[in-house]
Amino acid sequence: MRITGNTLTRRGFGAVLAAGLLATGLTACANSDTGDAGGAAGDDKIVLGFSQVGAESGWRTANTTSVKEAAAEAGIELKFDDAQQKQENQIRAIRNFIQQKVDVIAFSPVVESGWDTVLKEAKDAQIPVILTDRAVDSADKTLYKTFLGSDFVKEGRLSAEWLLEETKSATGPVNIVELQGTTGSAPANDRKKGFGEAIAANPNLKIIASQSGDFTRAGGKAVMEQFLKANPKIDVLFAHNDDMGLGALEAITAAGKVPGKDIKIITIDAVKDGMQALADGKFNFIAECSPLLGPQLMDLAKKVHAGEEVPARIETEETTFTQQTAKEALPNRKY
Ligand code: GZL
Repeated sequence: MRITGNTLTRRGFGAVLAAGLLATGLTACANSDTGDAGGAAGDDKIVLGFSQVGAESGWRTANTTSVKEAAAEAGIELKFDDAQQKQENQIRAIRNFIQQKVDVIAFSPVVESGWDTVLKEAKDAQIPVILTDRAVDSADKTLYKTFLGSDFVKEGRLSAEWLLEETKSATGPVNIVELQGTTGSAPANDRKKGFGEAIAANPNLKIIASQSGDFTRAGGKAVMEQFLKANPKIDVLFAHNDDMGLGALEAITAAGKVPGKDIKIITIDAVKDGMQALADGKFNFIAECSPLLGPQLMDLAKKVHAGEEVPARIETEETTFTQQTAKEALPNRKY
């Protein structure tokens, strides 16, 4: 649901309704500024404003589902905004949440920088903020209560460690192309860092091209087409998420090469389509990044709303998959 001027319309309707009811000695209980009657007076439902990055990948879809289902389960009123991968939309949504006096704000910042002003506004309004999934580079750690999500540097490192083992007997250069996530985002910055630092252990491993595919299938396909045209010898693709790897599969196949054999493919996330490609031998390795953050987020929202202390950083439990372990795990995957 985008928070739009319609909210103003509904708010205006709510005011007229309330005035009417007051005139008859009744009161309307609107537990949020959208003018929705909030049920019984004294309704103490926590109202959580959530700004989501967008709907760019299978991971994001699964994350949105997890947040929405967990809010319903927890009895938390969720005001959800899809920013369509634009920082200005997230900043606007956070300002709307502040105006509506929500109890808690949570968001996955599309990029790391540029948040201090709006987070200061939330702090001044005494609305606690939870970072979920992606982090911000604000020096002032009092601008948010906690970070819930993955260690992206570790995901990059684990991806590289598999490749180091896979190529330990290589005698010549191993040419790697890298599909980066959204430029400026924490997962793109940190996965690149973790992978790049780890492959330095083998001087044969070289990243010959690296470009953002913006975490989308279309982006992965378009950039991989360019990589294939410009580089006659590509041995490995490292994609910062499954979706870009899945898009790249189309380009690799169209170029007459066999994915998983001619070009080894390493990705991150482990969403169902990625795990299927891994089980089918088209991918070679996936480092998991869990999108199922909803239940922990709701627990944190209740705690910060109650003024309880919470850890500054809460990392999710994750693993890695090979072609064999993907076949075994697929039947039980939740996303
Ligand atoms: C990682 C998340 C990334 C996923 C992508 O936590 O922010 O964004 O790896 C998603 O699939 O688009």
